[in-house]
Amino acid sequence: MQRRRSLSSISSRLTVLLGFLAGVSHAFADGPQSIPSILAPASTPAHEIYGLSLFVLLITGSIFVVVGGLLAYVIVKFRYRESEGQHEPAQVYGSVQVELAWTVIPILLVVVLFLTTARIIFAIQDAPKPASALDVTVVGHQFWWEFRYPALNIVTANELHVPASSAPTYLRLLSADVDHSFWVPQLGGKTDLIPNHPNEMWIDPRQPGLYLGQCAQFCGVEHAKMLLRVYVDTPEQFTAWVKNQQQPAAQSAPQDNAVAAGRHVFETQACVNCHTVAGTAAVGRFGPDLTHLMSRATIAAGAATNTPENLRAWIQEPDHFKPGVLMPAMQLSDEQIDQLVAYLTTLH
Ligand code: HEC
Ligand SMILES: [Cu+2]
Repeated sequence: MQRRRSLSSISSRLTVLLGFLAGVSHAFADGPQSIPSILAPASTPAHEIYGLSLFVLLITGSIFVVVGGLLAYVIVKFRYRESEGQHEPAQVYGSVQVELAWTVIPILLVVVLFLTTARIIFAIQDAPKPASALDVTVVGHQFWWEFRYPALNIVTANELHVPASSAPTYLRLLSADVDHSFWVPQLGGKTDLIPNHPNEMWIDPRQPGLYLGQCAQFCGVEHAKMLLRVYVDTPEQFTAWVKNQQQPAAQSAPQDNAVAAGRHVFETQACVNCHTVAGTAAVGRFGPDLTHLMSRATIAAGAATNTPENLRAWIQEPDHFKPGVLMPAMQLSDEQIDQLVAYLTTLH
């Protein structure tokens, strides 16, 4: 009885696992969306790293098969047999050939692995930067990403937009506080954002879509909720996005009372010390730029979708989505929060 129950629970777990695997492979089949997989590279550096990882897997896999195979063969072939009695097998001490072989072959393999890895690292790092490259400065903050496009005069947060084209995007990686690491597995390797030590990396995705990533260096309590979204836009989408981001913040019609009241709350509370809304008195730099807040699909570095309900819950109690977040709960009245949300949702 006991046994039957455990068997059925195992089989139900297997079903769940198989369902999960089917979901995973289905998500791969869908293209770039949904799963940040190193197995579906979509940009030159990611392709090169993927090729290298297959090569390393081939070599180490062959070693595993040869060593495991020999071991299995020996265990079976020379197992204890009743008929052969108790005598010890022949003892062999020191064989120059065998010892040379198992010293030299691993050394050669390590040299080959080292050289191929070094070649890929340098090929990626030393790739000449074309004049048409797009420059983006990425600043890691506890626990969100700031993206600045110096040539385009754009500042945004958490959702990076790049054009799908032959021109690569060069990311200059900085940090405002502690170490972070920029990692979008389908687009490139991990590169750390280190205070006072700018790093650089580049990506050149050709297929439009959404690519997900994650801060890959523990940076504090909310590190796990420091997600990254990279939108690879068609050239037309990108131009439209740039045009919208370059506008100053939307101005509401003066007769819209709730919005005007919300703006007043925003500008008279500490919000302005930490947030920028271009074209207003709010010029804080500690938190994300809110000028085009509503052009983003998520808030709080992917911790919640960007809906009026979530904005409300966020302002009321940021810890609700991200315990330990560096935005304080401001103890505002329900009415003030409603007004703030009315204002924020005009910022397209
Ligand atoms: C002490 C600085 C500080 C103050 C004051 C502050 N915020 Fe924030 N705010 C932050 C930080 C930091 C984040 C990013 C949190 C994260 O994602 O980890 C943030 C995130 C946000 C976001 C989400 C933005 C996005 O794109 O993810 C909104 C909306 C927001 N704040 C609105 C407000 C409003 C409204 C007020 C005033 C009532 C306010 N904040 C006051 C620091 C602050
Ligand atoms: Cu981080």
